[in-house]
Amino acid sequence: MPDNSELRENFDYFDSDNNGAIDKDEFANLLDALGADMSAEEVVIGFEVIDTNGNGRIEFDEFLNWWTSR
Ligand SMILES: [Ca+2]
Ligand SMILES: [Ca+2]
Repeated sequence: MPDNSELRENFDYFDSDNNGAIDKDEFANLLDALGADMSAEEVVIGFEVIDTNGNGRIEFDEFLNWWTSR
């Protein structure tokens, strides 16, 4: 099990409303901060790929799975 504390900090930081999940607006901010050069359309596609249970929010485990599989 890798040390995910830094990733957790980033996740919490970009979870601006502290509801325990990243929504689309928060996700766009996160990608900007990571320096990802993605169009609005790519952001939506990326969001749907990461949101594996399709509930419209990225929970930390979904974020972690995506991050570790990049
Ligand atoms: Ca949130
Ligand atoms: Ca989800």
